[in-house]
Amino acid sequence: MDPSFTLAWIGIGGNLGDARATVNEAIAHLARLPQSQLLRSSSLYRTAPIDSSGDDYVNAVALVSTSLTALDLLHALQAIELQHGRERPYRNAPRTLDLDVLMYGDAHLDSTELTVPHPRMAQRAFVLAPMLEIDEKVVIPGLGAARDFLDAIKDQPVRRL
Ligand code: A4P
Ligand code: MG
Repeated sequence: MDPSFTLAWIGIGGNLGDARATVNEAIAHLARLPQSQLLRSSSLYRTAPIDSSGDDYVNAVALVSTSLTALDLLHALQAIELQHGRERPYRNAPRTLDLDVLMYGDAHLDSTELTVPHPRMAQRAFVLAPMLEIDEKVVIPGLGAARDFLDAIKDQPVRRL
């Protein structure tokens, strides 16, 4: 692969309005990201809220190859969230659309604006199940094989749609 391109994993979720339609639209948006190619997107999953309230979520994960910097990618994702009417009344509030940078190559970044790998991803079945559907050997930088974390969270309900 072209060394100026980085593989980035993006988490997609929503639990307000027609979340299934929103997640599908978000995947279509990701296919049009500048300087990027959408390589894979997972099935959609219905998932119970974790540390959050409201209806069940619809979650998915996408894998893109991009020459955007990690911060430019985050800003592009935030623009897509806003187009879907994302509001942020409080942390972990129900949301029309949440797009997270889960991993950006093997980068470790830790600023207030962007932390990758996403600090809570290994504890969340709504992230790991769709990631493992795309690549069962995926490795979380600094942590190891994603599949090794599944057993600890097998009680979190996720159902492939
Ligand atoms: N930020 C830092 N690192 C990142 C990153 N890797 N990706 C900053 C995206 N954003 C990152 O995010 C708050 C701030 O985090 C942003 O300003 C950004 O600069 P936000 O999207 O406004 O707020 P949030 O989503 O409430 O916070 P966060 O930290 O994304 O929440 P979590 O921990 O991701 O949890 N249950 C189910 N079943 N499904 C879900 O999708 N999602 C959450 C959100 C909780 N429970 C859930 C789900
Ligand atoms: Mg978020």
